[in-house]
Amino acid sequence: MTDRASADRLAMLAALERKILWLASWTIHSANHLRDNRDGLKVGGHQASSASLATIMTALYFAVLRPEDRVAVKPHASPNFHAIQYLLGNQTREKLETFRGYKGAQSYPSRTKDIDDVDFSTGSVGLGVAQTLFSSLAQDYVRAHGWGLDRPEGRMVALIGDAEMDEGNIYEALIEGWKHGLRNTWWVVDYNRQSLDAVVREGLWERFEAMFRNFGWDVVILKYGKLLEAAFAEPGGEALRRWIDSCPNQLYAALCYQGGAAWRRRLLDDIGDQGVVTALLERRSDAELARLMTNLAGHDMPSLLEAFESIDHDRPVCFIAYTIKGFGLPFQGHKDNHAGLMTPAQMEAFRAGMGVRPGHEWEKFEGLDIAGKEIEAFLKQVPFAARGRRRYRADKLPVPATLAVPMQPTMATQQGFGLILNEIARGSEPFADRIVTTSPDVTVSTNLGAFVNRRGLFARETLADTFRQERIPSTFAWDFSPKGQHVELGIAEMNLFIMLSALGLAHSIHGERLLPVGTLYDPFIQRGLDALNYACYQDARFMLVATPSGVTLAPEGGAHQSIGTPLIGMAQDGLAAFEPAFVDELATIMRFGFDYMQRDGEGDPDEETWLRDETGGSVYLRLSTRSIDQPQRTMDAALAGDVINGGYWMRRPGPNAGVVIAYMGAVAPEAIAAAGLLAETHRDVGVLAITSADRLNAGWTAAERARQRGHAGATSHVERLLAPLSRDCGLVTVVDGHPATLAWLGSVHGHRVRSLGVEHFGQTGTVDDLYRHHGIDANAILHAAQAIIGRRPVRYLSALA
Ligand SMILES: Cc1ncc(C[n+]2csc(CCOP(=O)(O)OP(=O)(O)O)c2C)c(N)n1
Ligand SMILES: [Mg+2]
Repeated sequence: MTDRASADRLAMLAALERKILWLASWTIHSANHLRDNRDGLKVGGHQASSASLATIMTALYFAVLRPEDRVAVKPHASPNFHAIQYLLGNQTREKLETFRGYKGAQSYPSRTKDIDDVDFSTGSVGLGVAQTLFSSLAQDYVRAHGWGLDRPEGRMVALIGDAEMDEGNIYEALIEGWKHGLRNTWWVVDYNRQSLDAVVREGLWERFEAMFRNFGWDVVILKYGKLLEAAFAEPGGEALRRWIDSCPNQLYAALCYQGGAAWRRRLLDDIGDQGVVTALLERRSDAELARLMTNLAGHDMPSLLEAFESIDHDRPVCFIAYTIKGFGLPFQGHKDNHAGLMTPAQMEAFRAGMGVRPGHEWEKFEGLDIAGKEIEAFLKQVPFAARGRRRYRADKLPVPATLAVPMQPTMATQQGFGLILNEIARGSEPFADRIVTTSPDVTVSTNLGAFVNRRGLFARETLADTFRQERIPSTFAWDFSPKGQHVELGIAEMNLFIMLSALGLAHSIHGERLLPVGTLYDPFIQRGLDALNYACYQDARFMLVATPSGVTLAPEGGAHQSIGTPLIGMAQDGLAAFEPAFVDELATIMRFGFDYMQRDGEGDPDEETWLRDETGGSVYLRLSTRSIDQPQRTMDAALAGDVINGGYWMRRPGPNAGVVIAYMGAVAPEAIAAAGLLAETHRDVGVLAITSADRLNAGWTAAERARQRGHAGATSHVERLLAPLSRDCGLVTVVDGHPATLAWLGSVHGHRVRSLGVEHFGQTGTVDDLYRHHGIDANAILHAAQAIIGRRPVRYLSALA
């Protein structure tokens, strides 16, 4: 670039930076104005945080990034992002005017709720950061399999708050990234040395630097801007540099807030020498001195461009960029500035300073000293936006009508899962090639072993299993290759979920459809719950297989029992939860799951179930290690439909049924046994097999809403199932999980309910011991039935444990 071109570019970027600062501030101000009038809420955490990243984001979006790059923006810098997209023509004024309001631009960039081409949602700090790392691994996976090679490789970029670096999941991700030879990942730390509450510890950057280098990253420290560098070269400059380097973060921040006169007083007190240093200071006015002292590299465009543009390798890079929180605003550097807003008077002064006339606040080129036409021309050729919207689509892969499963008379759902995947791996259906399994060190113990034996582990470099080479007998072949279809993770469930989030967005981010299947022990869903929620919020698509589960894992240990996960499955938006009892149900659900994961229709509800099945989503299967007798039956279309919709009559109740037993999952034998015993004294007892409390419940509430909106005939699956029961029939529900999971069934048509389940954990024993202990065995079911039936005694009761 010629000097002239470079100067022109710098002038343009300076104008755009100014515009971003203005538009972001005006967006926040407008939103706050609306809120204040209505309910007095303040807009928190946006203003100062956005200003902190304004220069860096201007440099990246308007000069450095390419269309194939993907970015996770620090959540509370979303006003910058929306402002940038507004300038590029991808965001509307209406959405900015209703920032944080109903259907307005989102407080934190959102893939699903914002219209302006957000790459990765952020909000829960730390998760978007790790998402970029896993997304880069997903990119490597896709390309190593020979897909999408006609598209350029993208860099996955995270803009990170320095306090965000406290989130532990970032370090878990760093380790995993190192193991997989991470590439093409840039993390830019907005080192403003301020968090929400506080000023960060001294010298944190040194720890970051050492750590990143340890994991093979390139580290670039961006501390001084060009003005400061020039001042250091003046006589007395060395003393100034030494003073800055030893200045505590708190004091630096306070002086940034106080401004030029305060800088002068302090510097003269500390290093004034009546000689060269004093002269260096005296050559500058207060305003110039303030400008010099706040010229940190994170606000210095030439330094930023130089740093970003000089990276000539694909190793991961961490940029630690010194910035000032609230830069350019009246509360810059103030420790309380996190939720800081400008007062109307400050805003007025700021507006005037920006050269923006009242009533022209949303005009794109208002107040800039470059002609609108020139700016427009520049925006048109910004590389990042050169190809318009950057999201990809990938075709749906057909899933066979049924999935084969070698049935055995007695088996567990976990075992069935392994066998079904083995059959898929053995076959040659194209969808099988897109399945990618992943697990945090529980591949073998969750029954993924057979699939992995057939399809291999993924690594960019081939690595043979030494045990196999040495001919040592082993059940598992642990060969790594670029064509492998299993990504083995270390024991970190947060990583599992973010990996699923990354693989499950491959169709949109990398243009290639993957069908990710992740396994873990059910209780450890809670370990990674926020990351699971995050993955669903981004609309990533995956199959989560959690096993073993409940107290049914019995001797495996009290610490591994899960109670609340069925409720998580019901409550988690974007995740259809199933808990089949039998393996033929599981095969039906998995077939559905592989299809459901790929759907992206409009949100219209299904007229049969009132579920929004066209939109698709992710799937959670809660499985068990308990071997139980399998029914001898044909899975016909009607039964398969019921299994997918959430339940069917295992034993249809007669017209005089006084009680019905509704069970879900591994406690099926107890429910069936209790029904058999009850049948000796009571007629017409029914057994309701529930495969998805989640889908039954969702359909019911959706149908209710539809009726309220005028669809008088809307009826859900569970309403139809329970319709034949007389008013005084009671329900006994039983599940190896929290009893509330099924307790709502009574409300569907107003039936009395006794809900059995597990409320305490920690006890070990056999399945029988624990079912008795927790009151989910056949005897407890009989007691509950007795309580409902009342007068007519139930036989075979023994005392409860
Ligand atoms: C998981 C999580 N915990 C807490 C918060 C609330 N929160 C939002 S911003 C913030 C502090 C951020 O500090 P930093 O990352 O340094 O960014 P800066 O404020 O300097 O822009 C906190 C605690 C959050 N968004 N996510
Ligand atoms: Mg900070």
